Amino acid sequence: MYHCDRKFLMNFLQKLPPSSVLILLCCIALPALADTGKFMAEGVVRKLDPENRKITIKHGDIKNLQMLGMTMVFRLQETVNIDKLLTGDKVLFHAEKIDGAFVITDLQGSP
Ligand SMILES: [Cu+2]
Repeated sequence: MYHCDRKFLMNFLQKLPPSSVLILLCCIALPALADTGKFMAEGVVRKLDPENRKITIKHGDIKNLQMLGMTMVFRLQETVNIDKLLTGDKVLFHAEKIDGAFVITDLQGSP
């Protein structure tokens, strides 16, 4: 039963040396932290369509989407501001597949 398992786990943790408990916690916490690190893809702006909240980008590999480099249209999430962007600008962006569409959720200029 769940309650018993939990008791067992607490006993188990208490018998371990503190250092190994720390290592154990890191093993649990690190993947969770790594998960929040967003992959930022590189790209060059090819076309801006602010009225339709769309942008065409020639992008490099997008690891989180298992996508190789290509030129394609993305939707822009409401929070993404493209007012200062110009065609030809280099950008770093994070894209996700939302409801079957590729949506940029974060975008920043790249030096
Ligand atoms: Cu693509």
